[in-house]
Amino acid sequence: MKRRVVGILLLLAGTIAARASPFWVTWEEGWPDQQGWIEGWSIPAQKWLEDGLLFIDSRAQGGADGYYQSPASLMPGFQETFTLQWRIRVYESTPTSDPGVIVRADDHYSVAFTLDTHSVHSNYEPGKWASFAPDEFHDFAVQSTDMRVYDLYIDGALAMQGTFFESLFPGPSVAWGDLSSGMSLAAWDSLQYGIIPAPSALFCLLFALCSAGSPKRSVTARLLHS
Ligand SMILES: [Ca+2]
Repeated sequence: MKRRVVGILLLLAGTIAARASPFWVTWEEGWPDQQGWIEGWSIPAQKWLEDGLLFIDSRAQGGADGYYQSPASLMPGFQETFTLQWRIRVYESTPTSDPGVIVRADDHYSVAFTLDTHSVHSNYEPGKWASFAPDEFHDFAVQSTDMRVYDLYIDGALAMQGTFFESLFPGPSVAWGDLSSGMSLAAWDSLQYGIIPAPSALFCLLFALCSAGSPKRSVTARLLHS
């Protein structure tokens, strides 16, 4: 029985892992558009690679921007979580909220976050923001199990919870970079998105299978002793 449970667990774990699709992108191997991202801009901002960092600088000209977009199916399934993680330092942003990320789910629900030197704002939720220490890199992570509500983490700590906005723009897609006509300088260190198993998925499977197995053993024991 124990061997069968282990076998079923491994099979289910393999099934979950097969759906998991985290997509890392760093700049050690070249520009994002060389790694499958689609580049976009209105007036192109200055961009350069330096020491594994991607710098995007739109300070020289108002209206300049530069972003990258990747279409992908983003709706998590049962016991799965959508995650978008990025590491960034914002040196300047005038006015605020120029660098950022946009997530559009399969069914037009969207969430967007923009940053300045010391805070991150949810664009579709006026007045919702969280602060962080300026003048250093920070790790951000957005996670959602249903693409309706999200958790935002800064450096591993829960910093904000909110809801997706029903947008007119079609999804699915993830976009990031210098998103607007403001003027900013930011260094992007890495970015990752994808569908991953929920942290409790395997634990729940193990618990359910073990719980399902226990009564049968008890019934068998009672029959043997009756
Ligand atoms: Ca800009």
